[in-house]
Amino acid sequence: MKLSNVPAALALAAALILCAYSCKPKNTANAVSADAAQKTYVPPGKYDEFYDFVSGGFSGQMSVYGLPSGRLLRVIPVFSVDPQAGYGYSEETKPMLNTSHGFIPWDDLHHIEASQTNGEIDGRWVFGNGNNTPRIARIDLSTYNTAEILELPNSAGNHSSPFTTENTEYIVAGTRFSVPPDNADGDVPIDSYKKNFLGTISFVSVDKNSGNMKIAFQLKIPGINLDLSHAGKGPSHGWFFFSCYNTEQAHTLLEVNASQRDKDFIMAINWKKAEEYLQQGKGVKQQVKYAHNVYDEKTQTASSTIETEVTVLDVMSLPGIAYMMPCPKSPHGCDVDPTGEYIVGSGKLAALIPVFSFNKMMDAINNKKFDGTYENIPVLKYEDVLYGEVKKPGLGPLHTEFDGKGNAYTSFFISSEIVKWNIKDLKVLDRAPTYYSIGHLSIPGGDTKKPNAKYVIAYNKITKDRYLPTGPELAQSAQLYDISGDKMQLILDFPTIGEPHYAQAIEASLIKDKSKKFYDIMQNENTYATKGEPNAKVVREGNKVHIYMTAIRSHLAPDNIEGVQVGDEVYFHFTNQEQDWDIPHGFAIKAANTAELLVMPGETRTLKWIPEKVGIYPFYCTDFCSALHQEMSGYIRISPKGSKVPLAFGTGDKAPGGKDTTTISK
Ligand code: K7E
Ligand code: CUA
Repeated sequence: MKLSNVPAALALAAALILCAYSCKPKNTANAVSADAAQKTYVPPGKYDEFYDFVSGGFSGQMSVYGLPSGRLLRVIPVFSVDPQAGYGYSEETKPMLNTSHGFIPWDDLHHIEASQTNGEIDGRWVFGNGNNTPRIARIDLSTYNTAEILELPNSAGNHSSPFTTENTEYIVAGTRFSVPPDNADGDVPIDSYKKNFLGTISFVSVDKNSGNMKIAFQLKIPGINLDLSHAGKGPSHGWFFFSCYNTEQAHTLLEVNASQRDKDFIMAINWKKAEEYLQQGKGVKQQVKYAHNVYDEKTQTASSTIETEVTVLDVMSLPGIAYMMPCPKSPHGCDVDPTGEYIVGSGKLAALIPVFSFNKMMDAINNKKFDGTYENIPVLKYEDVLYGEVKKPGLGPLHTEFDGKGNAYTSFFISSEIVKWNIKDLKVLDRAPTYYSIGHLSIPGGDTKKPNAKYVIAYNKITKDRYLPTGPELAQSAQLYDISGDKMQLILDFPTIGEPHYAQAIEASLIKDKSKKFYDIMQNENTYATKGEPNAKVVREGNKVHIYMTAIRSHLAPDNIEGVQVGDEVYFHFTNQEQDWDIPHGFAIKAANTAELLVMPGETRTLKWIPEKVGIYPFYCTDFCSALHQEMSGYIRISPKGSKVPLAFGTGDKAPGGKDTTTISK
């Protein structure tokens, strides 16, 4: 890099930081329109119109809100252990968080994508990305369980992920960080970046019926940073578009060193062409290791398999897969409009929004009008692929969503606003302040062929002075705007869990009726299920003690257990016998160094415990399930190692020592 650029770039960065705090919109209090309460009021007992699936960012989870009320309905554990549900703590769910690096109890979930059929949300699944230790999760929208987690090899910083093609043929994931591939010697100097570091795009196929994910192939790309992506649709179906930054290939002080070039790129990937090469056997099989974790609904148990091979296609040596469209200044969002013709790149440091034309791109490619190459990939001319620019839209454009009526809505981080503009004439139509520093925004179906343009939701990074203070940390927030008219109208403000990035709002009518109410206990194929209280038992196998426990309002069986010793491996296999909606039972035992179990009706969950001290340990149900919930408890007696106390267990008359002889004095 040229040294003279350093002060200039640093000054720009400083100006942006200053602006983030000083360019706040004024008149916060006046911004809410008078009829807001009416528009967001969902009377007690009434349902919301939309489910909003919101990424939790550094919480690693996904939360579900109702819209327009903003009511929090659920937090779905995805990449992080969750003590509330026992996710990642129970023996059944631990394998979900296994990776080729072992058990990893946390990740950073940024983007949520809904499965699509014919370019429309079909309500089957939502997907989320693990940014840190690259993984993709699939969540089942009938159980709200994380059904599958697939690790991605040759990857670091799984950020431009998980975006879907229009029939969920593939969930696609690009790397934010380039690194040496997994099968190369990674012990190289960091300053050998240009020589040794590569990026990867994974095409993960999704089985139409089961939803099961599989890495179909990976593309080897130059060592740059992919930020975001979206699939083509309609005429551009078969293509995928990625925003690229750090095309400078810097490896230190990226703030400056990756902001040198006037233009970075939108990388256009012809994945149909990649499929052809794959069929012709042009893929190279590479030995790698990655975990594939699947939750089996029948056994209610997750398994983790370490896979060992991927097929890699090199876009730098296989012509026709990749093309570069110059895009100003470190683009972040990369969004495709509902018609599939317009591709919007949002340069974080750019003062305009370029809109690219798919048709013009195809013409340039077909006429081989290239402006040299970047790492052997043809570069197109900006003017040749540009449809036009939105001039002076705001500061710091990040993401764009569409209303399906010819308009686009772009979030501006620095100027804290949403700007509505027309796709055809590129004129700004409206702007609405956000409080503050909006990142993503979403319109229900806003990245599909068929948006439902009732609302746009802003996901804000900073909420300083918006809520009662809660120490140094304040909740991030979402803001709901009515966009049914010409002007955006702020109607609601609600705090979120973790840091929200992308979200998907889905019409409730699409999914609510298939929401599962309980699990049929007769279909429960968990190895340790206990069907019916008479089958409750305790079995010793060497130093392992299996407790087959049943729960039904309002007792546990067995609730008295003796003959267990210090150092035994004790497994509480807890089966909830209820067959009714919304009656979970919980399980916790004193001194267990894990979380509780929360067990749904008809389900089995296992808590492992190795008692370390002699004594009597109470256990109890943690979920207030009935008037006699506090009675739903029991005791286990832990004797010294080698003790002669016989194994005995039971409830009531069958308790060790027989009937409870307590009498009431009259
Ligand atoms: Cu938050 Cu999509 Cu990770 Cu933009 S990214 S804000
Ligand atoms: Cu079961 Cu409380």
